[in-house]
Amino acid sequence: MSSTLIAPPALVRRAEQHDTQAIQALDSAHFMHPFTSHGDLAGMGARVITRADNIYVWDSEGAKILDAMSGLWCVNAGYGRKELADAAYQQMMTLPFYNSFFNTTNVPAVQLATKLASLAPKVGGRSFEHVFFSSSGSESNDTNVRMVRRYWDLLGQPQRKVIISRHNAYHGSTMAGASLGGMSGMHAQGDLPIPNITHIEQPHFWDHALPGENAADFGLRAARWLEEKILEVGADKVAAFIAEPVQGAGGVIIPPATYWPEIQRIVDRYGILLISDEVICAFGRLGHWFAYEKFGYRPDLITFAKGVTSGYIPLGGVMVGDRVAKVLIEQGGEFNHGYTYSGHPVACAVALANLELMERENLPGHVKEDIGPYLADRFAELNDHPLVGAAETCGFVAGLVIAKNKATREMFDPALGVGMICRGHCFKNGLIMRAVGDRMIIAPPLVMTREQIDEMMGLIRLCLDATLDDLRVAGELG
Ligand code: PXG
Repeated sequence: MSSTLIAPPALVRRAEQHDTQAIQALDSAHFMHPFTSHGDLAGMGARVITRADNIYVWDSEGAKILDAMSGLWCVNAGYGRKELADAAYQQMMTLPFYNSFFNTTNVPAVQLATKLASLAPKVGGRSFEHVFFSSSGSESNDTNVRMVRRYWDLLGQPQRKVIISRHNAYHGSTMAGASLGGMSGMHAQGDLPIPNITHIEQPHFWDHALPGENAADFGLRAARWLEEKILEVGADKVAAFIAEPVQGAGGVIIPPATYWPEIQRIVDRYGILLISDEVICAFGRLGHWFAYEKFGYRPDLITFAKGVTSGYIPLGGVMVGDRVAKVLIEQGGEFNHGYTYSGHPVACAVALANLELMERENLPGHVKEDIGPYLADRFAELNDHPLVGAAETCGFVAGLVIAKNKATREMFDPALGVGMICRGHCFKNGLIMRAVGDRMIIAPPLVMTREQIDEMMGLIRLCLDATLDDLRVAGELG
């Protein structure tokens, strides 16, 4: 590849004019993407996203696309928020970096930890006064594993090592994150999960409810899989249970209302720690600052990332509840764990500006009182569509299952890749909607208006119709 191509002017001729093919060639030659088959990508060329504003992104060919995935479940405040850029600039000019090891701290990290503690509601006499910072959700879940083990060691129960998670959960991509997660494709590569992590089935009504079973009964039965697993492992060996309030990457799996209260009863009964992985669900996504508030359970540790900065800069962390913090602080001495960028001043300054913006615009309230219910109504209308087996929302995430027969819950042959066909139509029609198998999912920016929801729903219906046409032509609908 000619070196002149590497200089930015060769790739970006004018503000709006990109040399797509040259970018794709260099991309293919040098950039290893996450979760990507590079053989396939080389054949098609990556779509080059060049700029964004509000809920839209533009590609290098000038196409405007409605981003119903908020980047990757993170741009909660929408694109183009100048005050977040200003916060980064000012902090970089004041103190771009200093570490928080060796009894040192910095002002934005202190302010952000204080702010987060004030946003996490107290439940059942428990509060979250402490925060451990990282730079991502994966790192935060590694921190959780370290913290949970340290906690039980300090309490003289080092045999409590097992963390129970769920199949089809997503908790990140590091060794611990991928092991905690329940993605079979990830476990298949590299001898995962690591020892002392085990999984139960997910509370996925469509896949696992018995014929005739109602959602409430299914929710209780699904929660009791945790109790069965605790007894199978041995109650004195279980350290913690980790779960997403609503499974995101697994396909927006919303548990029945009976699920979380029963999980709480079980973790209380056996005294195990509860980790709420809110990397997707916190910061307004479900209409609350933190999602455990919506479901009314009492976690001991909360994983966060993504929406804390609206994705403008990497930041993650763990909200450490009193139960764990007290033991670590009062009995623990030095906790031999941390990252160079724990409490990064620029990331923390951007997070503070983002939380202030979300507070001022009342984005959690906007989701809870206005656009969340509106999306729920509009999404429910899709249940009439011949391809839609079930369509549901929770706050500002939504998922629908494309089914061959909704009464019998019969799915299309996976070899057809119906979800990918639908996703292809979305791409062509200027909509970013994700396919997880044959589930189509969205998590739009929380600044969306009702008019923009209408625009998005029009596109979703258009893409479902186009998918239906394809299936009819292929003779798949009888
Ligand atoms: N926990 C949860 C619940 C997540 O959704 C992570 C942890 C890991 O965060 P980091 O920042 O390390 O990526 C996530 C991330 C998808 C997709 O395909 C979802 C995520 C990441 C990549 C892809 O939906 N969620």
